[in-house]
Amino acid sequence: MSRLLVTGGAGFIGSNFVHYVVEHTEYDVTVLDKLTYAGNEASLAGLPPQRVKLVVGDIADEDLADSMVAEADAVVHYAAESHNDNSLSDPTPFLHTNIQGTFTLLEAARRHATRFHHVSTDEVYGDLKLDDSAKFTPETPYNPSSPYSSTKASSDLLVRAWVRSFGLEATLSNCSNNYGPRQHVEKFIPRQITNVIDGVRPRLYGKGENVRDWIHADDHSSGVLAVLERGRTGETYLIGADGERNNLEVVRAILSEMGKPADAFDHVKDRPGHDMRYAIDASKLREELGWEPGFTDFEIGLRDTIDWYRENESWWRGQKAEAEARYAKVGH
Ligand code: NAD
Ligand code: TDX
Repeated sequence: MSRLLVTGGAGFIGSNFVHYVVEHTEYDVTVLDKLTYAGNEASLAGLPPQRVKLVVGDIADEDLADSMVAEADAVVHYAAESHNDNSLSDPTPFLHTNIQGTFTLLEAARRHATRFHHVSTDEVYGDLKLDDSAKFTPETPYNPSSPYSSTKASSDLLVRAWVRSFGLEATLSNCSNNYGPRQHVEKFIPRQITNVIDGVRPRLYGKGENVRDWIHADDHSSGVLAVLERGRTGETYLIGADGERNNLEVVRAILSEMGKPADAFDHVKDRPGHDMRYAIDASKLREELGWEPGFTDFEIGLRDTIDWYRENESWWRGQKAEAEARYAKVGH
């Protein structure tokens, strides 16, 4: 294995993976990315051009997908429409990219017998109760809540079927909420950091009791690499770093780190169908593949992330007004 095709590699987690691969492995990378509103060529800036190439295009373009998969030793599939709130306003692109796009790549991988790793989310399992200590495991039944998570669940099921029916050499990983550099400002943590930088109060959906299991994007990358290199065909590995926090705690941590009073935020309208709690049991990844997260202190990772947004305003400034205009339309 020497050349990886990374779909969605100009997005948040995909670009962090490409940076991680360049730093920690010998692989060369071709990124296939449509550069939607969420993709940013600047996220690949500074990488060695002899090792990283960007091709702009749609994963659902059959001819393009076929020719790019033909040249790769393995596909690492990140490309997706990724934001729950957008999927509530217009599910259409979610079906196109997450379902049709994944199908198109799977067919190309089948034709060329190419190793395939599918990147997915813990949201396919639905949500957990606040007063329950249960966590998601690879055996948890699928029960997605939103157009986003139901299209990701659909894509997971396609991958599993291509393994069983066609013998495709594929693995899956389902990860919890990521934070870190280069995340679009529509997402919770960067939205609040950039609001504070702009002198705007952070906005908490509902009471802020909802729990997310935060993991640094670098730890997601090392988990994906472990599964790509050592995972068993057809298996699902859950990636999470025991980072459960409710949204109120996260907003307070951001305010404290940025020198603002603990109550300098507003409660806004809740998200329809808002999942209450996600939590990952990553023991299969830890025990079978020997994976360990590097960021075990959320507050330190959060501080690094705040510093990154402070130092890279030119990266996010162009997205901010449009993202806030979308929120204003739906009362968030
Ligand atoms: P993102 O929205 O930041 O990036 C998605 C990228 O995919 C963008 O660069 C975009 O241009 C590209 N893209 C979209 N449609 C495309 C198409 N049709 N063809 C080619 N490229 C296309 O998303 P992200 O947060 O980096 O998520 C990446 C993957 O990780 C997704 O599959 C997501 O479901 C999964 N995931 C995300 C999280 C999280 O916390 N953000 C957690 C677990 C899993
Ligand atoms: O302004 C906000 N205020 C707020 O309270 C925003 C944008 C969000 N929230 C809440 C909603 C969620 O409970 O914060 C939490 C996190 O929200 P998002 O960043 O939108 O993430 P989430 O919906 O949990 O989904 C994320 O994690 C799983 C990613 O966007 C998905 O791609 C991934 O699959």
